[in-house]
Amino acid sequence: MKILIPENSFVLILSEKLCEGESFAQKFFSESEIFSISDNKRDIMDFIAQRIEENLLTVICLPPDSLLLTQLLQIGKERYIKPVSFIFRYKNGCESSSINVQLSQVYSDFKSIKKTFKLFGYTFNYVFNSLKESKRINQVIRKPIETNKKYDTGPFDIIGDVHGCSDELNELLANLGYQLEAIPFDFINYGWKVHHNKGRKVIFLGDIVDRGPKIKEVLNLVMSMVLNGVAYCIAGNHDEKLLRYLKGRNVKVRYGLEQSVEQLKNESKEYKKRIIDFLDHLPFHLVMDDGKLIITHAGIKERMIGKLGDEVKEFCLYGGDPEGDNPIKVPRTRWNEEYHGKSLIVYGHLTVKEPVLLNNTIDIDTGCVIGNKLTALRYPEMEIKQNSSHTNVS
Ligand SMILES: [Mn+2]
Repeated sequence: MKILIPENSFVLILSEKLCEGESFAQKFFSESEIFSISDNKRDIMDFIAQRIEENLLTVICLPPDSLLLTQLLQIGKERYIKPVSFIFRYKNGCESSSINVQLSQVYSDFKSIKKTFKLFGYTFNYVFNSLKESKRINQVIRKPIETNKKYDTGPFDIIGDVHGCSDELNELLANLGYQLEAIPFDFINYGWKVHHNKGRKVIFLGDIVDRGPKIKEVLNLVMSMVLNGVAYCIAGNHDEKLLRYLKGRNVKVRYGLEQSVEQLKNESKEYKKRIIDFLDHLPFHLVMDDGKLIITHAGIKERMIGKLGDEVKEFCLYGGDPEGDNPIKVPRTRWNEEYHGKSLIVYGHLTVKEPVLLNNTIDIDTGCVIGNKLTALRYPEMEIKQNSSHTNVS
């Protein structure tokens, strides 16, 4: 049996006899990734915490000790990562054990371990009741996580909230040196062939839909570029809400969603299915250029970078609490005032007159849809390119 785990997993292996978990770990992970609680150094918790922050796969073998487990789960929780757990619930015994005897004897009850998991809102992932059961696993595959695009070093042209401003987008792309060729429509190219002579790629910061006059046109161009590898796009709160609407969820049609609904109402089922599929696969943030560049729609906390999960998703979409579902309202606390990381964070969502730089973060949503301008940040050059809006729906 093969199992799939995210490449940055926080793996907890609990076994009555530590060697049981250790020998399982050694089969699937490298020595440098495995930490046994017998390495009972004072700073091991700090070390584990640091690895998690760096998104390094970390495997911890420990006895069923609730206190220790609580400490580890807390470290994970504070860093927005859910553990992948392997529970060995049998006592076959094994030859050598590096276990700290005191610890292993303190708790032997897996029931209390289960409770501890539950307190954090987790359940066990893999439970083995015999050696035979654990031997069924013969491969652990590391699944790349969708936020990890560290290998792509650019150069990029990062574009702020488009909101259906198709004319301005096409003009800006042309100004940035992209060749846009209109071709017959199909579900592969969506009517466009886009190319840049110097191999540059666009990154859309989300909120490509709602409010503006040409939402379908923007969707077609962005889908074409993303599906053909000329662009990346992350989800904004408006994209996510349109997705929920198209999926038939109960969504209030307001704050600009009415424009998307109106402009897409006569489209075919098949076309809408393609939009759903596209929006459904948008990541909520991206880690690019060896971790030097972070892309998010509304914001991100340093510890969230590279992590998945609902809390991270909400933060990336809204830059804080969702504030009801009013996407226009300014968040209560500005996350970037507290950001002191080395990576550059590029975001949009909060409309500003000119790009705003603060603590290595830059907001480039310059309100094209309300008559101001559409902004691109060239990376790594850090040059701004803009064009004036012909749209004003405010
Ligand atoms: Mn937004």
